[in-house]
Amino acid sequence: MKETRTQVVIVGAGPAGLLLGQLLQSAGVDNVVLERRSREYVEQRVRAGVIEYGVANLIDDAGAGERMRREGLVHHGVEFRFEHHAHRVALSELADGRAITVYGQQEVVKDLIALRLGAGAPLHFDAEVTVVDGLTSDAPFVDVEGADGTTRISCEYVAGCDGSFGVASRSIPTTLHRKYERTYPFSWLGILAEVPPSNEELVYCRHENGFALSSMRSPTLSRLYLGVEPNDTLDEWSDDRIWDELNVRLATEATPAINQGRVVERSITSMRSVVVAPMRHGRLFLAGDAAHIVPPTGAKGMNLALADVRVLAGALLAQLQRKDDTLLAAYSATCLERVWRAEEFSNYMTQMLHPNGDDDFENGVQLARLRQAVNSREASTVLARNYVDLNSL
Ligand code: RFL
Ligand code: PHB
Repeated sequence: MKETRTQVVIVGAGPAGLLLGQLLQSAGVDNVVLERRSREYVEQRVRAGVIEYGVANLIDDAGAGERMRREGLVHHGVEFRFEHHAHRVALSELADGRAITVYGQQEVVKDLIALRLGAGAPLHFDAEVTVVDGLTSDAPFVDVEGADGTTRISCEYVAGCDGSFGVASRSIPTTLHRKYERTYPFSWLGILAEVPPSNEELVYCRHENGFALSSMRSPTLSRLYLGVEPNDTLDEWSDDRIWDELNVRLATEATPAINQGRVVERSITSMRSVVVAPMRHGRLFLAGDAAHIVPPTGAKGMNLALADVRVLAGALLAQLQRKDDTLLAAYSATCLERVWRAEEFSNYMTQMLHPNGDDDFENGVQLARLRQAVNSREASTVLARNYVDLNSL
């Protein structure tokens, strides 16, 4: 087996791993990013689209924001539709002028990959980490399987940025961490379609038939979602059925029909909330989806992942450059406070917007929450602040 060494091994080249690599690299800390998938795969994976105000600034500060600022769509409001009427929440007005940026996660990933490869920093695709060990000693290591066999990389710290069900969190003995979990009784069917968005701002919709969301990626590319049954498969949802259902759910008197176009991507995602605590085991630190999952209704997953990395990068630099481990010691508690707030917000958004077929008491409560969210300035303000910049509050 070949052997090498670095200061920090980063498992996973999603937004979390790539941003951590960039922040450490630019501060002069050696690190290696290992990704089990190909470059093409991670650059094409369609996922998140909403970037919080403070997280967009973080991407900028890391030197990766140039294209995001040029091509990203800045939104100052968001719409809620229920009972066939539209209600706008003026995000920026309610959140001290701050706004969200609509820019695809895979574009953030492409920008970070280009930056890293341009700087000649080590980033290996098709390189799967199979073992993470030695975490409670001062000589941790990972084993990675690549095209040229197995390599053992020794390091000072391991960052587990390998997403849900990853090898990093699985290498923590189950008695030493706790997993808090909730599974929701519905999934999201998402499509990407070559058609101008039907609305200037995002639309979150609660209809008797279920949830719908109208989002976008550019002036010519729409991103739309439907809440579906948890066991539904893509075979059951032809393009015609998807468009018909989107039209039924999103219709209001003022906007009776949405723009339709060629569907270029479709997927179904289950909805879960997960928190793994603590987010540390010895010299292993978990960040992003490796430590927590939120249902996508609050648009928080990628934002949380990048906010973890901001804390982790600062803490690793303090330790590696100044031998100060206070921030590393506080890493898990610092992140978990924010993570639970995001879990609460995502849970609130999810439960308010997904009708429950049989339970009319629950449905009444959901509509009361929605009316309060759009009609009470206090409630709209809390929603706007959480939506626009939860991770910096
Ligand atoms: P990722 O992006 O999953 O990256 C983890 C990477 O680790 C690799 N990996 C390994 N590599 C080497 N060795 C191993 N053993 C490995 N095991 C795994 C994987 O291949 C992968 O490349 O995690 P990260 O970086 O923590 O980023 C998290 C985000 O991807 C996620 O939270 C968001 O996409 C969630 N999300 C949203 N977040 C937002 O902030 N705003 C949104 O609007 C939003 N919308 C969404 C979403 C997620 C969705 N889906 C599909 C789950 C909408 C949807 C539909
Ligand atoms: C998206 O554009 O993909 C998107 C937007 C808002 C969400 C989730 C996903 O809450």
